[in-house]
Amino acid sequence: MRIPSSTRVGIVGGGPAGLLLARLLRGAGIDCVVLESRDRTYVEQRQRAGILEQATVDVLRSCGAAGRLDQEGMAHDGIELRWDRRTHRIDFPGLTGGRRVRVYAQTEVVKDLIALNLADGIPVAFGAQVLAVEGADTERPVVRYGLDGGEQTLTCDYVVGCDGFHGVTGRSVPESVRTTYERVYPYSWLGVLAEAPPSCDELIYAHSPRGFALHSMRSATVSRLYLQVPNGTDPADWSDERIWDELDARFAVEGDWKLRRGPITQKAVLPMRSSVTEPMRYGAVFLAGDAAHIVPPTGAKGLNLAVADVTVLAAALTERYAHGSARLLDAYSDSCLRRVWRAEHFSYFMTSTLHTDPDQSDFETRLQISQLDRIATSPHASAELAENYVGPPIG
Ligand code: RFL
Ligand code: PHB
Repeated sequence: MRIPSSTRVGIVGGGPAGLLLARLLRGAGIDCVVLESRDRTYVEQRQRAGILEQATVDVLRSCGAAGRLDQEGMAHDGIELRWDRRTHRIDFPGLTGGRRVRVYAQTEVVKDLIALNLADGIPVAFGAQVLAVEGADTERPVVRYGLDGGEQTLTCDYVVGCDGFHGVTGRSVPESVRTTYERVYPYSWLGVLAEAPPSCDELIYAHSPRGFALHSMRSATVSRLYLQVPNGTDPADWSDERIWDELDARFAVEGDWKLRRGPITQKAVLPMRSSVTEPMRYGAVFLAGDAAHIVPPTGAKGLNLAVADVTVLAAALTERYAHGSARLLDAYSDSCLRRVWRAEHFSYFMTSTLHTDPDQSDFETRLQISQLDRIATSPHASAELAENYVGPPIG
């Protein structure tokens, strides 16, 4: 594919944020180019999120990217919380006026968007490693990138950094005008993919004295499971048997509930972090998705926030090109940050309520149990959790 040397919107990063932004801009007739450092197979196989909010599904539908999602995505009307060998179900539609979420893997969202974008002739360059974004405070910022052993440039009206937490676009914003708020957690997740049918129709979030555990799924035959582990854990230290035994111990409830076991096909350790960089815009450079903010995955918000950011940005760029008005572009950072901070709080709340800090006192454990009891007995407390989990409408 020929990559032009200039375009209206240069998109750095071809994860869900960059790929969806390209699709929304194309729908509005705005030219763009996506530069992605990795190859297509790598991007399509990277195991990550699984939960799509209703608003995320609506955006994917609106741009014709929900064909397979509507066929294969699993509607989920609730989650189960477990603690103290007890269980409590949160009923989303009943607590939120009919809203629910869907389980559809990020890998599948990415595959669908790549196929559609390439079929529509949107330039998506794989193996294009962006080295720097220059002239953020000028009218024609330039993206410098390496491709096939050579160095190229892309001149744009606007550059959007969708290049994730370790991306380079954020560095084009001078340190003096950006502030990063951050929290690193004293534990990680060991995430595994198993060829085993889900052990329950819904996700299970378990608090236990041994640490947190999460039961999720990818299909009728594949389970996705997570265990809280110490930072610095080597996945090689966890045999399949050790993983299943630990999951059984953490999910234990009164009665004889057991997980369905099967071969483990992938194992990875994921650090947990909360981070927000403000503002999300500097001159002609915008940041979206993980490039601007990170949440610990306990709230299932990261992918949904990335989708919300680029939906707001696509509407703003559309107004700019259709009517010449920069009003929505000027409002972009503030309007995204309101949603971002709500999701940050919820993700922090879910994480700190369900995990066991290595230095945690018995007093703090009793507070966690009290909070979980409150959710189970108060319709207000469970509605608060349900509303945050299903997420607000975008805009
Ligand atoms: P991504 O997906 O990291 O994509 C960034 C892309 O930019 C590329 N890139 C570059 N390209 C060119 N030049 C450079 N210099 C570049 N530097 C980087 C990268 O190769 C990559 O392709 O960010 P994006 O698009 O903002 O999407 C964010 C989501 O991926 C992330 O928030 C979610 O996966 C978070 N997350 C979850 N979110 C949910 O909404 N629901 C969930 O259930 C959920 N579960 C999870 C998660 C994240 C997890 N991890 C990995 C911590 C579960 C896990 C385990
Ligand atoms: C997942 O299915 O990967 C998943 C689901 C819910 C979370 C995090 C990850 O909170």
